[in-house]
Amino acid sequence: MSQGKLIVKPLGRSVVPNALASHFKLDIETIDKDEFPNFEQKFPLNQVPVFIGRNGFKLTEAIAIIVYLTNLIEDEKTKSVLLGANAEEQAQVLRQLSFTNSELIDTFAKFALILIGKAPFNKKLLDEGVAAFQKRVAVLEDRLSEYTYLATESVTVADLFAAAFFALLFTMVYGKDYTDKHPKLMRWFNTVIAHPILAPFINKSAFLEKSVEAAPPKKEKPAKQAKKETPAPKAAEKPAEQPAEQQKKPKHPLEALGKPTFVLDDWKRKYSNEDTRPVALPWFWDHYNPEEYSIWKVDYKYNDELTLTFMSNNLVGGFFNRLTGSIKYMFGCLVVYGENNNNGIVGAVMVRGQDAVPAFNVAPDWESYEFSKLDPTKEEDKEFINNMWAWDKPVVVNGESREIADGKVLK
Ligand SMILES: N[C@@H](CCC(=O)N[C@@H](CS)C(=O)NCC(=O)O)C(=O)O
Repeated sequence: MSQGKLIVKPLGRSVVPNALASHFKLDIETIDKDEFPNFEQKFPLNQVPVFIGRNGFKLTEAIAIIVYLTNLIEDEKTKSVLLGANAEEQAQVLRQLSFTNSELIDTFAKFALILIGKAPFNKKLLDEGVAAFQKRVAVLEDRLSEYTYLATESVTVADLFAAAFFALLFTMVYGKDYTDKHPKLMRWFNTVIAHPILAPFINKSAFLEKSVEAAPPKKEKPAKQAKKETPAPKAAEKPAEQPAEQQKKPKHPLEALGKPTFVLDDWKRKYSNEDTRPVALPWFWDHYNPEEYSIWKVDYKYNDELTLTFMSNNLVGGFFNRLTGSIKYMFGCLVVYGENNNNGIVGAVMVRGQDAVPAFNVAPDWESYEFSKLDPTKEEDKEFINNMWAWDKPVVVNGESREIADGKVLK
């Protein structure tokens, strides 16, 4: 008989309980919250993680579960390293677990939801939230300027818990522009996420390149709104640092294909500024040259691992950020269809030339996607491209019609 059941989601406060059970091969059954019958009736706050042991022993609260699971580890030495070896160390571990669970996560939740558009846009609340969060990060950095780890001289569960939280932060809101400014934090973070307990649970390829920028809340038609707000940049409007960088960089392989007659920036502007169905798409098909550009159906390979739709959309955002080096040769949309814990990513992307690889392989995670060439002379394929780019109808996946929850334009 197993020692109990651990009910989790594959992110947030569940990561460390999950990682401990897995790494130490604890005799515990891990169950996704959505697979657990009547979860909310049994746990009215509807929150994970939850541990259900033998003889009616139950735990909620991540900190309690982490400490309990660590105490199930047989090796006493490992246990005392992870939880602290004496009363002072144990108190410091609890202190840092608590700091992450309330000070960091709660402060973060308030402003992050605004940033990702899941809470009403309010500049004052956002600014206050960011400032409050930064104050707390500064407290951690203060500690890390003198010590390698948060609570003791070794990696404890407090480090694992905090690093798992920062991994969420770097997947949801903050990118390289933030991490570059926090070298002490990042030195610690990179060490802790490489720890064998945590490493298998961290997906570095999902970390954002650029931080999410504050934007007014989405209106009725998110796709069109987003398009109108950010007209396609003209070459001259590209960020100032680019020309100098470009001179140093070797030429993109697609440069060798020469100048096409179909001017991508013209199309991007049309798409951004005109109504998609009545104006932009007819313009596109009038001007499209299949010898210069190919169009690909793009499918995410690991839809089964996706959880919340906004996380899937962040994944797309991260992928698009990593495609920046090829953006001159590409245009397309990827959408997230379905709902939380049952969603997928699909889309259509046009690239210069007849091969998808040279355009996509600038992104380290390009192999997480499958590319199948579309043939716009076939009505079915043309319709698929129109639907992906107009993004206004449900998408048919395996014969099933699925609502589009979110999406992003690559332009
Ligand atoms: N105080 C609780 C908070 C738990 C909590 O907020 N869990 C979040 C995930 S980190 C949750 O379950 N949210 C609802 C959901 O994911 O369905 C703890 O420390 O465990």
